[in-house]
Amino acid sequence: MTRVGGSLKALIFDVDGTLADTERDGHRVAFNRAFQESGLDWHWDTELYGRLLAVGGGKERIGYFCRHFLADPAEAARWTPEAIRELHGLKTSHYTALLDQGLIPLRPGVERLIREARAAGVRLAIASTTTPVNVTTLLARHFGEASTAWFEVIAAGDAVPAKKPAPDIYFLALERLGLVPEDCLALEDSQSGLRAARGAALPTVVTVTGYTRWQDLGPAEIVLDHLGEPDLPFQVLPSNADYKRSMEAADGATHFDLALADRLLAA
Ligand code: XBP
Ligand code: MG
Repeated sequence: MTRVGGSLKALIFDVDGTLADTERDGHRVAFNRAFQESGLDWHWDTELYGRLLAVGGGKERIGYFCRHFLADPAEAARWTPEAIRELHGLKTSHYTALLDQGLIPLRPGVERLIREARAAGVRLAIASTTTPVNVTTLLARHFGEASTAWFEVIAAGDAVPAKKPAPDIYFLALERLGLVPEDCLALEDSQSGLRAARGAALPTVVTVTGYTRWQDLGPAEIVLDHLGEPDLPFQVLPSNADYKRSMEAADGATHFDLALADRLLAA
């Protein structure tokens, strides 16, 4: 069914922090389990992990940790790109195991918005820094194996040389969709992701997490605590430059839907 009204042709979803709140209790736990299994005395607590999240990409994050947090330069030097790749592979197997156990729920409103978009003929894509298998495993766990085909493009991980906040992954998604940014809307959770999406000129909605709630999210179309449900109203946060315009577009809505997306793009 072709949707009537609105210029919106596609939603481009970030994954970590947006589809699901994956970092603190998912990725961070998987990193620590991989360190333990490898006999390393490294432990990333929630505070340190919050700081390391400034580095996009798990392999890059491990490399950054080795360069900046290991006291012994000889130990740091042992962590070659190949050694890091191997350790990160272990982390990914721990992370997908957590997903398979159903321990990482979708955030409020995510399933509702995806199903609404599909019913209205709005195309779907993914643009994420995370490893592709993490994306397909999360989607399959929550929507079934066939759901990965709902997303025409799954641009993720090492598909691009430069990770977020670089815009490369969003340029790739737009290129594969064959759309211009003005006809799309990106959904993100962090300043890094917002910078990436805006770097590709994409209007962007941000749903913050515990790690990103206090970040500067100036260029966002609207900043929300989550996408909301009819019986679980969202809160519009005064975290973007156009907060007044965001509030006017929200117009007392309780949840983010295609009508609100259209109002934001039209305003
Ligand atoms: C967030 C990231 C990823 C994850 C870890 O991705 O920066 O690196 O933290 O996943 P998103 P990997 O763009 O979805 O917010 O270890 O697979 O990189
Ligand atoms: Mg994210």
